[in-house]
Amino acid sequence: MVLKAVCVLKGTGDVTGTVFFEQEGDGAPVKLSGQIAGLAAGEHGFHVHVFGDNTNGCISAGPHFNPHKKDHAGPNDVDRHVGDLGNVTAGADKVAKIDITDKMLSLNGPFSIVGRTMVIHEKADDLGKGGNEESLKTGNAGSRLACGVIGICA
Ligand SMILES: [Cu+2]
Ligand SMILES: [Zn+2]
Repeated sequence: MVLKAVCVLKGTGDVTGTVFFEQEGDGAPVKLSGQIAGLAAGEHGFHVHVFGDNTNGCISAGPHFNPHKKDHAGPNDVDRHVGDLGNVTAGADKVAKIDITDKMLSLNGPFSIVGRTMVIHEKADDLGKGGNEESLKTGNAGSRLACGVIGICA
């Protein structure tokens, strides 16, 4: 059974994006594709945050999705927040292409990301290696430029 989800990202500025999620079955890696436009060239932190709540903008999404109570880290680290996807990189055209395969995300089961929020940040995520307390929580990725709730799609 192939599971599919989609997330449309919007914010208060001109950053917009669409991210598609696909999982081939239980326990299979999740593939993310799509793009985010309107970004300054360079790296931007990209995470799943815990709540699917955008009532007060992206801030209502709460912290990174972290059901296993780990420190913030990078997507290739064993110990990380489930929501830690590291960075996406925008080119001179202000567009970041999303092409990520992640083994920790899931579209079903008790730790499903469906109904939670994707956030794209102002700054690069230091992947927990910034040497300060905030690095182990948020990666010092700065403000939330745009976000959207992950929903089931056809
Ligand atoms: Cu984030
Ligand atoms: Zn994190």
